[in-house]
Amino acid sequence: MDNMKENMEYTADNIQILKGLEAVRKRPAMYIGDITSRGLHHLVYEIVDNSIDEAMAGYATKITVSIEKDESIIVEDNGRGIPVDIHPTEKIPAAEVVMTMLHAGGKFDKSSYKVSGGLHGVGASVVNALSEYCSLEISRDGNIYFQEYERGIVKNKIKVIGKSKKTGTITKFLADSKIFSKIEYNYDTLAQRLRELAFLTKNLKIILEDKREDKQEEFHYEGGISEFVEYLDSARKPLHKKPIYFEKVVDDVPVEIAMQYNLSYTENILSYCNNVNTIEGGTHLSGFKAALTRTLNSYAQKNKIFKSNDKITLQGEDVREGLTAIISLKVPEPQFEGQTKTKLGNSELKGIVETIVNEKLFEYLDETPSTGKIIIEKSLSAARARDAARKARELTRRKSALESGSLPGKLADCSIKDPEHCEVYLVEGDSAGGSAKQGRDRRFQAILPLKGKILNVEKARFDKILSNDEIKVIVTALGTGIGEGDFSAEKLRYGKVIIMTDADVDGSHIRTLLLTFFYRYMKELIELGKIYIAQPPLYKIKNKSNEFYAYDEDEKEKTIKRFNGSKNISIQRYKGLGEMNPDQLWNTTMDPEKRTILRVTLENAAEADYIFSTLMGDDVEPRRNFIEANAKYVKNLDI
Ligand code: 0RA
Repeated sequence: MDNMKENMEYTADNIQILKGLEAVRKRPAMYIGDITSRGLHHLVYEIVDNSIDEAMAGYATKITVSIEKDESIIVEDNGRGIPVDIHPTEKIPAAEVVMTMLHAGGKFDKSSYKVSGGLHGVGASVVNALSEYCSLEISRDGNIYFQEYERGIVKNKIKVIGKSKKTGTITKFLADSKIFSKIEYNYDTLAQRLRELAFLTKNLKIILEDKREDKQEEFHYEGGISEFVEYLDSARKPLHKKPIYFEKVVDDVPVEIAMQYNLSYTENILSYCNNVNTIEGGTHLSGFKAALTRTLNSYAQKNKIFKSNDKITLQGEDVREGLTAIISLKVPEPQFEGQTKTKLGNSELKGIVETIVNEKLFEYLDETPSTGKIIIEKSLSAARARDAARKARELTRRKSALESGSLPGKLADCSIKDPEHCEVYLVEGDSAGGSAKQGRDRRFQAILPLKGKILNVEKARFDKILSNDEIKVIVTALGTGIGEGDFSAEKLRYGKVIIMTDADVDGSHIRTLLLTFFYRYMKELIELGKIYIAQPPLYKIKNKSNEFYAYDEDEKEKTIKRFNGSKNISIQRYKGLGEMNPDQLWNTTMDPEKRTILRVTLENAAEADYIFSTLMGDDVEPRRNFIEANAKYVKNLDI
């Protein structure tokens, strides 16, 4: 009788498991966001997150991630090893519960909180369900345990396959080609996220190996988020020697903050909750900003750093100019809100962070008055510039009021006015601009030719940016306005903004300048997926009867091979868009039926800041290093 009951229960569990897996396989996007490359990389993060938890619990010190030749992934940690004893209610080994039951993580992990969490925090069972093969190897209690799965279904009972004095967990998975259309991992994408995780987790070494090309990197930062700040600022000049760092646990919430001022005008505050980059901010960020403004004002008052007749109050934007900061906290029950679920909603956090910053920052400034003075001076100069900018803006407002909101003269606008159905090309140079104007479909395509290089916004303050002619023209054409309180993505006059530059060094520079501008001043347009890069061909290859355009070296080689044997092959390398006549430009680059355009996305905010500051900043040396080391990546920067 007993036996029968057990069997029935086991069957019932099985059905439950199969139902769970079926749900995941039916609607994978619900669990991992999407089934594109992004979702694929997400599988890796899910598995790594479990090992990170084990590191944060104080057990694992090393995690190795390996991309195998066949695009399977192996994640190994030296933690305690997932428990294998029979689960009290599920009646199967705990490790099997973790791998096969949906949302098992939370239920199973009764001890404290699960601190790390991917964008979705769904756990290993989802990865298992979406893998054509998966295996688990656990070293624990002197034994090595092993189990395999196919599309989430167990192939055999957990068995002992050897002995070991060590402990740890090795998960291997091969993503399912029935689910993912392309299974190919991008080394840089994984490296960026693993580097970020290593900065965020003290005492943890993360190794990334790429067996496809014998490449390997180690991420290990004893300095934690302070070193993160220094990394982000490698191309900027610091105003004080070491980042300011403090940490404190309040109401079970550990908070860590690192901050450093630099010579630039850029505000770069990255906030994290449970290792998730809260791009949309939230209560923790509001708390930090409020406390920063308050503390610096009261510190300056108390120490009489403002001149007696200076009736100045530092505003938030003043005290954040040239500030790079990381805020990282761990919350037992985070509420992620907003469009992309990256806005932290827990209301208690504002007060918690505020209290910590008020107390610790004041303490720091009191103990380090030389740095205190430097920071206040920097903020004061920002406040003065803000004042000047306000006056300048009032002037230009009056001027543009004269022009009564008219569009720039050199914009060739389209006839359709509904943003959803039209697009604008930002084109390098007047001659290419001319071809584009003639070649376009004027019903829905607008052309804005840009003259020469636009201003490097990485090196200029807002007032200077506002007075730059090319930038003014872009802002007016787009219709969005610019700056806090003025910019609104909803006012964008076009559904797509397409950057079209020459395929040479100057062209790529102009493209980076434009992207830097959008990233720093209209980030929302990137987040909303409105910014694109046109892809003009690099070559025209002709034989007697055929003409073919090649968009990269690979395509060129293939075409030449195909044409081989035929006489009179000619290869024309397009250096500039101007070398194409209007028809060619339309056919190769602008016709929506045939063209390829790349959407600019922001995968990793920290890396984006690092790239833009290194490419466009003052320090020539790190920039050169970067371009040499990442030539391939820079080429793909805008994908
Ligand atoms: C011991 C207990 C618990 C989890 C782990 C070890 C553990 C899980 C993973 C996942 C990947 N690597 C791991 N290493 C260790 C569960 C917590 C509990 O039951 O108290």
